[in-house]
Amino acid sequence: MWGMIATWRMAFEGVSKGAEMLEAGSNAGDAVEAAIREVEDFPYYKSVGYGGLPNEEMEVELDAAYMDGDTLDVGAVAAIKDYANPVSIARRLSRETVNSVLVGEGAEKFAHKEGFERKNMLTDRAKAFYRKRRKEVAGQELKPYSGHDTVGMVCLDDGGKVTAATSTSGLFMKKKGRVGDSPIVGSGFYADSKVGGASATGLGEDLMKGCISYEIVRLMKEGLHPQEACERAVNLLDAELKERRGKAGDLSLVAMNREGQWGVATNIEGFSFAVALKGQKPKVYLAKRGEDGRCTFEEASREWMEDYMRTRMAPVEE
Ligand code: SD4
Repeated sequence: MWGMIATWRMAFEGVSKGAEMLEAGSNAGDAVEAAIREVEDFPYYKSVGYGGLPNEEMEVELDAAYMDGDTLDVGAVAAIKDYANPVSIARRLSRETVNSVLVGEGAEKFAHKEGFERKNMLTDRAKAFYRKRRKEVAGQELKPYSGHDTVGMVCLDDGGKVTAATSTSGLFMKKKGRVGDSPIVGSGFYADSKVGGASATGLGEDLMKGCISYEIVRLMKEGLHPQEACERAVNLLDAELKERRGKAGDLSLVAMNREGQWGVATNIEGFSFAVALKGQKPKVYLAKRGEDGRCTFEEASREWMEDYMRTRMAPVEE
């Protein structure tokens, strides 16, 4: 059995590519890396890799991570600038026994020494979004804007290996040096080939408060189906945050176990995700949480898929 699940519609092309690789016998490490690179390279996805939205100082600082569920190796980079594929740097770092999580300049030095491709990741389109945003908030304090998305994936190969990986430009207009959940093991991602994996998107500052990806894998280890595990962990964190802090940020999770069963949970409207399984075509689904806290989903219609691409590629009106 092989399978892949990933956050957001934007992962679809990557998941499709990963699925082809898995079908052809690739391992879950190569497939998840290739799948995330596909998302990083596409300039119209404004929250991951090339074309990602910048921080307050108009710099694109990227976070990414990789975890190998066989060895529990983790590698991550945070606030890295000017490199094309942060996920590949993270995967390379996962093979180090120490110094496997690097930030900023240290991460860039490592990437340079290892010969990773340098690239100015700030596109004209991202600059236009930045200028527009500055105008909208002229005279007010710049606040991070959370309306954009991290790609987080879990991958299972035919040999039973589970991996997880993430990549993001984090919150638009974030402070320089801000690090979200995506490169933090247990929060943005977790993989254990004996159990399964999970990955998150949403407000990093809140996702981290629940170590939510680890929590989901832990619940799966106790025997819960990935759907039950996701719902239980997300609903509990959402409730705890509301009780203690009056509100909860966006929390959306995907998970897959070592049998290829999968689950999702979210506390927002409009969470989309992509799934590929052996013997089935890759699909995009839209999820929502019902009054009872259960998460339901349906396959995205063709109109929805077309509209998504149209809006992603529409000119930026400044
Ligand atoms: C972060 N979790 O940096 C990321 C952002 C994200 O949907 O996923 N937005 O906090």
